[in-house]
Amino acid sequence: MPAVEPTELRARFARALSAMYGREVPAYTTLVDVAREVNADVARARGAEAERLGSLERVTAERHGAIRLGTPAELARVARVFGAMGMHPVGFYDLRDARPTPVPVVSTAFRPIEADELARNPFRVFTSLLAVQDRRFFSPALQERLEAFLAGRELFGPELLALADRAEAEGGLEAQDAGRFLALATEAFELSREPVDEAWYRTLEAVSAVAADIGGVRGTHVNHLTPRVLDIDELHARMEARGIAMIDAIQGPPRWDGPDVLLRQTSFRALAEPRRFRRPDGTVHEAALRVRFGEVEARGIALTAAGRTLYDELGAEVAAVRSADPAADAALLARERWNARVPATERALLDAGLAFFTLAPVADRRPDGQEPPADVAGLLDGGWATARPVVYEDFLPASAAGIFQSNLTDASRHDDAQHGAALDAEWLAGVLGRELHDPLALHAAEQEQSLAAVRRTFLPTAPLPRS
Ligand code: OOG
Ligand code: NI
Repeated sequence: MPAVEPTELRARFARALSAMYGREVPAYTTLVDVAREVNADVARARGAEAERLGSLERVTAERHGAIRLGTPAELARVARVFGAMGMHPVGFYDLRDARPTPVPVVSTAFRPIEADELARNPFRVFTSLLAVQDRRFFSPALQERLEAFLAGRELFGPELLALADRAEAEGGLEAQDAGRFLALATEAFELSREPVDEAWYRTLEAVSAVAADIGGVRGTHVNHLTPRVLDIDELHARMEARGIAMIDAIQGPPRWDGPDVLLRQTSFRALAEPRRFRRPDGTVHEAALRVRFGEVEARGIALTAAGRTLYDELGAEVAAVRSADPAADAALLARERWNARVPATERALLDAGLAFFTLAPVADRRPDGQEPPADVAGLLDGGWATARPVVYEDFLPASAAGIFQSNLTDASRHDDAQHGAALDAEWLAGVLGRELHDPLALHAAEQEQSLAAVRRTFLPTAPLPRS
């Protein structure tokens, strides 16, 4: 085995990016500090219960990043870099359909997919690809110019890719190569100081600030790095108290009477960062860009397909009330509906088939001649097993669009009369040249495996087929 395995590469990469981003965007460091304080306070107040959805150590170290790329070739290359660190593409998010403001990207997230890898270091990166072929945003002429511009840049060079491929094939790298790989990988996401062609940048900005951020510059960069927090409402309040303007809303499920589910996120507004621009006459000047921001998230229990349907239904109901009455308090409306319609305990969510859990055998259960039942509820009722919630490890399309939008102040231009390009999960998998994992299937498999393991424990000689 090479000295530095993918898990270690991932953990070191997450730390290196965090250090770099903290230097680039000092408000990020404030956010991390406040998140750490909130987590420590919650751990003190709630004791062991605070660690029900992950150890304090994991949660405190946990981050996700967001990056934005311009071409399928760039996406395929970044998949190799992440692959070296045990991060695999999971989920397909189409943000072009988001309303009121569509975003001209499709996205996936790279993350570890095994429970023990997630426990060691869950670093994930939300990765968006500009949909240059989508006529609702880009004319044929603009698509052509974008493609020509993007073809002329190299985000991930041959040395980085060769090291990445070797790490993936051999299960890691020797110490010196690991250091080189991490230095190159981190540098690939550093904000470039190279002057930006102002006329080109502004042309794209008129279509969408995201298009300009991706296709208007010769490098790529971290858009945000997001710490995880155990009480996001408390964090929101503390950041405001420090004078940092947060977006009004928390995306995702409301605060309600039941346990945390799925994902709740909020962000602070993009900060003005000085960037250098080159005018058509060749002179360089400095101007402020607002594209990079800070985001924070709270993770909860993963919902099943039925749970997701209910989540979407409740969201649509709240949106409908809001469109009829824009003054309505969305958070309050959502809370009332959730409290009325969603079972408010872990066990009730499990019984209703709305959320995922893993089971562990009760080691000292006394034999009573019974056979363990096949279903989760039966195993729990019979004292065979205890249940732990499965943490939601992915993203939510409406929230992701909301996070993008919350930081797009300029109106973007799009033409709904045009046909959108047919970009779907299958297309993305082809671009990646890798399996694109399905978030629900991964969580379901985790539950199934734990169920089978419990049954095996009690039937050691005759393992039953998976139910
Ligand atoms: C990505 C926005 C989505 C999230 O956490 O949902 C996102 C971006 O702004 O590039 O990061
Ligand atoms: Ni994010």
